[in-house]
Amino acid sequence: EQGWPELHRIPHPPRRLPLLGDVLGADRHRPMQDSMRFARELGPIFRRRAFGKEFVFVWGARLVADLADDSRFAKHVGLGVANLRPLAGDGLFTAYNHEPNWQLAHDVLAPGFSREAMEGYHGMMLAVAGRLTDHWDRQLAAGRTVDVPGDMTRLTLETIARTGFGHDFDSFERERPHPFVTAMVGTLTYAQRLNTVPAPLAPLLLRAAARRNAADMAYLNRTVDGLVADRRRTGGGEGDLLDRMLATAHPETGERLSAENVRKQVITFLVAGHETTSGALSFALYHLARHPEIAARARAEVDRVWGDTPRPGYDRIAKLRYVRRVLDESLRLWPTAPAFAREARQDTALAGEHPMRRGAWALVLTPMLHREPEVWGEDAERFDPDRFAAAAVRARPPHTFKPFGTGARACIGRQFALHEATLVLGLLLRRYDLHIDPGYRLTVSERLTLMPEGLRLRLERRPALS
Ligand code: MNH
Repeated sequence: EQGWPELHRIPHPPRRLPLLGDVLGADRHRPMQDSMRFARELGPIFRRRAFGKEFVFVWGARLVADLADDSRFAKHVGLGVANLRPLAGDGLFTAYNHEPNWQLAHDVLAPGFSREAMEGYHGMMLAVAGRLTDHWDRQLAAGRTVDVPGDMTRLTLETIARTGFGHDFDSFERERPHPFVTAMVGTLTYAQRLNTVPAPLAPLLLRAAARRNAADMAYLNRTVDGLVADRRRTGGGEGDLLDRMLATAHPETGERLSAENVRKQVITFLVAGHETTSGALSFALYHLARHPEIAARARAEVDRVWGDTPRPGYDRIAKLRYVRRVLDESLRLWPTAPAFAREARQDTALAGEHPMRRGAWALVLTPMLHREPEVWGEDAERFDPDRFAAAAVRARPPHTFKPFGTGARACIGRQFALHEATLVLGLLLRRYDLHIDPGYRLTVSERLTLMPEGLRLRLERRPALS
């Protein structure tokens, strides 16, 4: 029963195999979309068995709202997140709730995401966005389409590296992704794959992949160690994230992050700080290209709010209310970190119905919560940014939109990501008309995070504003 005394009452797929449980017939490479299929068949709470263990999935709005109660539930480090522990250890994202380094790092790094800090990053974000538009201008001049996920990853990696660590990966000067990105994608893919084999057999079944993963992790560690060594030698990041990690003592205890923990935090921020934002931007551009009338409305807003100022100031970004809705609506349909896990902090009953013992946990399937018909209507699959108009948001129950997770362990980089993505969408809409190949069918690839696969757009330069 694994902490769920009445597990038998939770629906499961009809065909279950002795060892493999419910995994057979599943798409190993798209576990989240596979679970979405089960969700549609089985309802708001269901379970899947794999290798003799039961996993409970939840997406009904009432159940998720209950799991968001921080007095009874907390983050659970499991599945994909737990599989990243060898890489990210007790870094912010992968730390267990009880590990002292979580609170320490949270307190030391939170000021790095304050409004003042964000204002400081704004100019650097603009500069990186300028490198993207230079690159796109060159592609356009050469008569080429643009590789959306590839270029959004270049953009977001450079942004977090520059603002957080004073570092430059030269992503726009490279034909191929930076080896950091290749290694990161390798480790994320490997962490996802570990969920598809019984743990004791992983070393055997995934031998070649495990060896590659070890090499990827070694590369990521080397990169980060080099970056930290540079900073220790040269000093002076003017209060960026790395300075905070190296130099800031806890305001009350005076404690600092250890060298080993700094390494984990740098990796965590370089990965968490770009991969999901890249996906969010890529999906938003997909929807904008698919819905020219929505793009036109967003573009009109940018023209109105920004005029022809070449460098919109910090305050101009949050004024793009409709562009922000486009982003929210993209994150509704394809939340690029598509699940988070919650565990019971005490014996309790989920929504008063499903008894859970302390430590029992469930995975929240965000893409399905975001399609819950009782909340989003029967047309939940339709892309409609007006769902995020202020009145519509007020009319919805709380905890029904959770792309950044929930509670004390929710995303620390939320404002950072939203500022960066809104800024970039504004700049791109103002500069280009976006055209999609009408034959393109959206396929979503998974490596713990989601990405629109193979998305390319044809650009057309808009006349410069007078
Ligand atoms: Mn982010 C946690 C989604 C951008 C750094 N992030 C989370 C969680 C989700 C999430 C969901 C909670 C996971 C869980 O409960 O297990 N994050 C996103 C999305 C975007 C994003 C969808 C972009 C869009 N995240 C960013 C950016 C940064 C960042 C940008 C850094 C600059 N996120 C984090 C960190 C955590 C986190 C660090 C862990 C926070 C904690 O546990 O204290």
